[in-house]
Amino acid sequence: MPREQRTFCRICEAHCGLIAQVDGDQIVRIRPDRDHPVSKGYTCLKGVGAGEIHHDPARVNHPLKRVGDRFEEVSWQTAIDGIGETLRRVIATHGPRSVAMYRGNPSFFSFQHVLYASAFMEALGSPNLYTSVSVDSNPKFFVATEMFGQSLVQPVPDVGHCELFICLGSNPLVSQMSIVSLPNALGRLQEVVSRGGRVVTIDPRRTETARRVGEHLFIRPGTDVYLLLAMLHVIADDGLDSAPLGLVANGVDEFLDIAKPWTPARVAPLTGVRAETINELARSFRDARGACLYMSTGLNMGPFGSLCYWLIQGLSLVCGQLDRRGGLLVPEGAFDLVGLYQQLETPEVSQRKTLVSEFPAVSGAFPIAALAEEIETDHPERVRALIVSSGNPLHSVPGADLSKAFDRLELRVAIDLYLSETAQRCDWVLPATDMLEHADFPLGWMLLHERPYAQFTEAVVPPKFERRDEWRIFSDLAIACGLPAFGPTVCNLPPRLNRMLKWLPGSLEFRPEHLLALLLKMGGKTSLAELRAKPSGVLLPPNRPATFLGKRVPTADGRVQLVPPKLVADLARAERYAQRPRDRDALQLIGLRERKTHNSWFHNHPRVKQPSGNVARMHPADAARRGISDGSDIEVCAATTEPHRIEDGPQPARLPVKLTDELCEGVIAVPHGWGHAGSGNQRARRLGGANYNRAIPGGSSNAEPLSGQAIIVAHDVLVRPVRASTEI
Ligand SMILES: Nc1nc2c(c(=O)[nH]1)N[C@H]1C(S)=C(S)[C@@H](COP(=O)(O)OP(=O)(O)OC[C@H]3O[C@@H](n4cnc5c(=O)[nH]c(N)nc54)[C@H](O)[C@@H]3O)O[C@H]1N2
Ligand SMILES: Nc1nc2c(c(=O)[nH]1)N[C@H]1C(S)=C(S)[C@@H](COP(=O)(O)OP(=O)(O)OC[C@H]3O[C@@H](n4cnc5c(=O)[nH]c(N)nc54)[C@H](O)[C@@H]3O)O[C@H]1N2
Ligand code: SF4
Ligand SMILES: [Mo]
Repeated sequence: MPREQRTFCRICEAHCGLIAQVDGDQIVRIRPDRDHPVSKGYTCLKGVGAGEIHHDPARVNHPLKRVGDRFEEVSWQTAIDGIGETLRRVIATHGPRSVAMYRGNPSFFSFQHVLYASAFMEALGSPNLYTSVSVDSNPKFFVATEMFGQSLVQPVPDVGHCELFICLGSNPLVSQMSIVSLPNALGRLQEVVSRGGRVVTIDPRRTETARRVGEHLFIRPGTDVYLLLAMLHVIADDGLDSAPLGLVANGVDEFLDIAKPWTPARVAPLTGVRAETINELARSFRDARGACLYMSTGLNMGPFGSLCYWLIQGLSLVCGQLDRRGGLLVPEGAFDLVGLYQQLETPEVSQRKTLVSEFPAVSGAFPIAALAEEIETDHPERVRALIVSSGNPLHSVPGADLSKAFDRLELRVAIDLYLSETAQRCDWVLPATDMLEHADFPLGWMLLHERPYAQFTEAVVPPKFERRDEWRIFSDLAIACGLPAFGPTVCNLPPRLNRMLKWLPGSLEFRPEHLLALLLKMGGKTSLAELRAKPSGVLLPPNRPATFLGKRVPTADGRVQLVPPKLVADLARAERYAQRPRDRDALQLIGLRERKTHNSWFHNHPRVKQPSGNVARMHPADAARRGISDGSDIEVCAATTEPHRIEDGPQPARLPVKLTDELCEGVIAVPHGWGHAGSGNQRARRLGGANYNRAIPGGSSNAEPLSGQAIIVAHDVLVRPVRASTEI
């Protein structure tokens, strides 16, 4: 008899409610949960297709050990003992810092994964944690620390009440946005317009979102920083009563002064946005009764992610749109995660730096752009062992240097669902459970809810084959490394308790759910028992205006820091960039996400069929100048002026092109995540396509200097037609 179970999707930030129909341990069907208090029946194809990932015969189902150039199935005991032995040897000889971990995007959607992976690294005593946030949104966490005193303080747009929503570098219809949890993002933006408000998309591409809602303005890639400076110029020039702001923020007058050189007239030719439009936009933003300035990866991944995010928060504050109904609000969460995190982020943790380029840790993690040089350096504590958990850095990180450095490692472990490009080159591959196989609670995301709620899901089905939860894998690895305790974090208790409980009869153990129950009890807003009784989730009190400024800002003096010195100093780089010489033949490269796929891994999904792989988009005028016709093949390569050896440098990406005026002239857009020649999954390999991360430069010299975010968009590239071999 089939049964039904409510659960939620953990592929993107929307966390849509789902109902799984299950027969025995088979997922029969997954459909949207209309009773979910926030997603209300919204889902996309990926969420309802999660059953096919669960049953996919291409999954990794047993621990694998590399033997020569192939993998052999081994028992869990063999794998844990083998990895533990090498880890112990590396640590004994070279110290704990020589062990590094990269935690990729899916880990952030599983609270047990995040907590236990961090606890494992703390227990080892290694600061060498890298995450996908540094190819995604590091500037937001860096700036939050500088301005608000804590990386987790992320003001969220109050879309439900705003009059004006300005969207920079995001495509909500396709992506559901980032660093905000807002299911059915397009529908919610359409409501803004239906109630008489305005939505303005600013993007070098007329996106799927821009075609469906509001107004659209083209902007040249990498130049949003000038647009934001010019908006600040207009606000400052019009005059503003800064006295009340002085009660809640430091440096108001200095902040208003920074944009003096950036008049709309000067910025217009840089950005491609007309001066009158900039004037109008700035004043509409200031005067609206509730306006949101929102930026996402199009800016995070550009050359000035941190400056842009600083300007967005600063503009919102001086225009009275921060901590205001319809503006940006700071969620409180089901319990005080910010306070808890602050206790963990001791001075020792926040002062950690990488060895070579001395990048600081942002939100407890180093930038992945620096990992290759941390492996290649001659420093005695260089990285020698790497654990990659739910990440595919050899595919998702720009440049070729990490791929080269990978060969120098003495131990490479992947914890994954598939034989990704990265897993395929590891010594050990450990099979993880998928989202239908473990219990969950959207822990970090509760600070990003536009409409706060809480939901807990049990595992929908037991793990198939020998797949294991990450929390269990890290607990077992800790024990195999002979660690006396599991680190000075909130996870200190569980494995120690588990080891004690092993001596007791029965299957008693302290699981991640027990920890969650304690945390929810501490918050007092809901309990695990209530969430178990209401599996579609429960609403929590809405985000409240006038509760943050002067009240909850976790800086030393309780005020927002409007002119952090590092950010002010970086303005000089923006000045230089505006005057940089450019190759006149170059186009600027931007990314593109597609509805049916997700980063580099959803190409494994049996329903993704696109035999020609990814297709670039170019403006017809740019194509004509290069002799490129619609549907033909092109070659894209960085127009780098830096000398590089051919094997380390950018390699051209070859792919077909579609000509369209949805792009502004001078720009080429290429979908990311494609090109799986190095994958161990036959289906993904056959899909074709090109990974443009190989065509752009990488490494620490290509990271945004403040946050260490890898620069992925706005690179200058040369594009030329690929002639059929008979024509050459
Ligand atoms: N050129 C270019 N590069 C980009 C981007 C871009 O726009 N353009 N986007 C960047 C962004 S925003 C991000 S977030 C990164 C993502 O970069 P990564 O996080 O490094 O890579 P993903 O492609 O998300 O791969 C995730 C891996 O985790 C596995 N996986 C999925 N679910 C689970 C699970 O539950 N447990 C375990 N253990 N494994 C799991 C998948 O099989 C896959 O191998 O890529 C970045 N790279
Ligand atoms: N279907 C699907 N959904 C996803 C993902 C996926 O791969 N597929 N990935 C998920 C992940 S990991 C993330 S982080 C989020 C990201 O969510 P978003 O940040 O919304 O990501 P994108 O859809 O890539 O939108 C980025 C936009 O920035 C524009 N852009 C590029 N350069 C510039 C610039 O210099 N200035 C301006 N103003 N715009 C620019 C691009 O044209 C693009 O429209 O999406 C998540 N959701
Ligand atoms: S939008 Fe799609 S992928 Fe994202 S949470 Fe909802 S169902 Fe999952
Ligand atoms: Mo991302």
